[in-house]
Amino acid sequence: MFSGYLQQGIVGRAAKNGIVRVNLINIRDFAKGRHKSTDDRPYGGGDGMVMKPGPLYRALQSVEKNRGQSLVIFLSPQGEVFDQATAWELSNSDQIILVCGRYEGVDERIREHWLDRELSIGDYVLTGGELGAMVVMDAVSRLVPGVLGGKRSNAEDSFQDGLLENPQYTRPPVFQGSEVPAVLLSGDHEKIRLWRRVESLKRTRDRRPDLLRTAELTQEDEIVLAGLRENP
Ligand code: 4HQ
Repeated sequence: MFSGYLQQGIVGRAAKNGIVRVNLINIRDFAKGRHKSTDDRPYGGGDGMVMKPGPLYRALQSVEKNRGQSLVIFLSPQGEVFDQATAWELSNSDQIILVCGRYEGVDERIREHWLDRELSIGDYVLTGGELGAMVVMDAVSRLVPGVLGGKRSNAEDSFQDGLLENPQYTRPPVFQGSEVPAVLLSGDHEKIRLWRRVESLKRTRDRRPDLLRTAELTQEDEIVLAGLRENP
């Protein structure tokens, strides 16, 4: 599941160049017995299967620990919801161990003693933690210095100051009869800056008003928002 992702794109290149290091471990390699099973029936009965503690424990023990701090994260819908602030926080770690569960979950004793943190990528149910792990890898890696190679500024991306991005345009100036806003062609940088900020604020108010409560708003933003309330 990870190989396609790691062979392509920005994080794949960063891994190839050693800016981030990715080590994949297959829990099944640590299973015992003829069937190499990593799951078993839940005590007390019920549907579904639970990941056996043994193989998971041995897999975790096998991880070469980096010097510095190393964080064991379990992907699960029961975790705190992963967001950009968490991505920034994790981008300062020396090592992140992302544990991908299958089946209904892990034996609670592993959760209690070996997992530092539980993260959810959103309120829906996946068939396994792998896609969640790739989401976390992707969002965290792009914040590691050198990964984006200065091609894009982090500061301009959505969520960096807690607001959604303003609309974007590129050539041609007229496409199927629809024009690029004149201000963007005006060359007036101050006017353009203000237009972008107003569009960002409008878009956030319309689509994600919840973000306005935690966004970093300037006095100018507050004035714009007050104006929008009177004259939407
Ligand atoms: N699962 N965010 C159940 C998720 C999930 C999510 C991963 C399904 C763990 C055991 N992971 N397995 N949402 O739904 O991260």
